[in-house]
Amino acid sequence: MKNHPPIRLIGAPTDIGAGSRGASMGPEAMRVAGLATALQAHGLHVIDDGNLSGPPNPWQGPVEGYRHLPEVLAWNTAVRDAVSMSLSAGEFPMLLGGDHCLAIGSITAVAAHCKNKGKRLRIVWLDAHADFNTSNITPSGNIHGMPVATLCGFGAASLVNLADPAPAIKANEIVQIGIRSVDIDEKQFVHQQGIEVFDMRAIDEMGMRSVMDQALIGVDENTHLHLSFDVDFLDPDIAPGVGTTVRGGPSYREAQLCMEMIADSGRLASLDLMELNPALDHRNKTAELAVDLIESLFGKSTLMRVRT
Ligand SMILES: [Mn+2]
Repeated sequence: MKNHPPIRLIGAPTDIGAGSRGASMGPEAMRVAGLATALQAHGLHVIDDGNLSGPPNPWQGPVEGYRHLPEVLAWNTAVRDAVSMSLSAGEFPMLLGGDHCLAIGSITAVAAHCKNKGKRLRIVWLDAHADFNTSNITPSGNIHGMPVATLCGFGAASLVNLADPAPAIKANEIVQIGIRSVDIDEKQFVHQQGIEVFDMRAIDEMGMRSVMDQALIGVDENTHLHLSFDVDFLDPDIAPGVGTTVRGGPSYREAQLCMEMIADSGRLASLDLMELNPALDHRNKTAELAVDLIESLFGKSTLMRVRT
C-alpha cells in the first residue's frame, strides 16, 4: 500500500480490568496467528518491538467500586505514552490487548493528537457492551466495563486525568455498533449522555451497510478515524475466544462488510484490538479471524472493486 504510515504493534499483555483471566495472552496469540506477515503481504510496513510491561493481576475484589484501580492506572499510563509516541512519529498505532480498559489510555492519546493537529476525531466502538458503567452503577467493579464513561469524564479521577485537559473526548465523537448487553442503570446513562448507538436491532432492521453509512457520516479528509474493536462484538459462534460472549452478534459477512466500509473511508488512523482471550479459544481460531478482519480494514476484500 503506497504512502500508508508504518503500523506499530503495541502489545499490552494484561487482563487487569477484566472479569476473567486470559486476555493477557492476546498479543502473543495475534502474533502466532500471523498478524505482521498478513499486513506485510498487503505492502504495509510493520514495526513490532514487543510488549509493554506493567504490574501483575492481583485478582482482588472491588474497592470503592473499582477493581485493581492502581494497576489499571499503571497499564493505561504505559499505553497512553506508547500510543502517543507512535502517533508523534507519524505511525499507525495498533494496540493489541489486553482487556478493553486499556482503550482509556489509547484513546486519550489519540484524542490529544487530534487536538494538537486540528483533526476531527471519530471513534467507532465495536462491542457487545456499551462500556459506559461508573463506580456507582457497576455490578462488578471491572474497569473494562467503564472505558467509554471514563473517556467522557465520568470515572476514577486518576483515569479521567490521564487526559490533559480532561475529559479526553466528547460524547458526540463516538459511535457504538453491535451493542446487545447493557446494564439497566448504564442504559439510562448512555441515553442521558447522548451516545450514538447502533445496537443489534438496528443492524437487524437496517442492515450493516446502512448502519455503517450512518456511522461514517461526516468522516472527511480532516478526520482521524479510530477503531476500538472488542472481540465480543462478533457472534460467539465465530469468535468464542473472549471472556464476555453474548449471543446474537454480527455474522462473519456482516463483520467483513463493517471492516470493508471502514477501509473504504480511507481515514482509519489507529486501532485497538481488545479482549481476545486465548484461554477460551479453540486452536487460536478467534485470533485467526481477528487477523482476517484486520486485513479487510486495510483493503483485503475490496480487491474485486476498482478504487476511485
Ligand atoms: Mn468492550
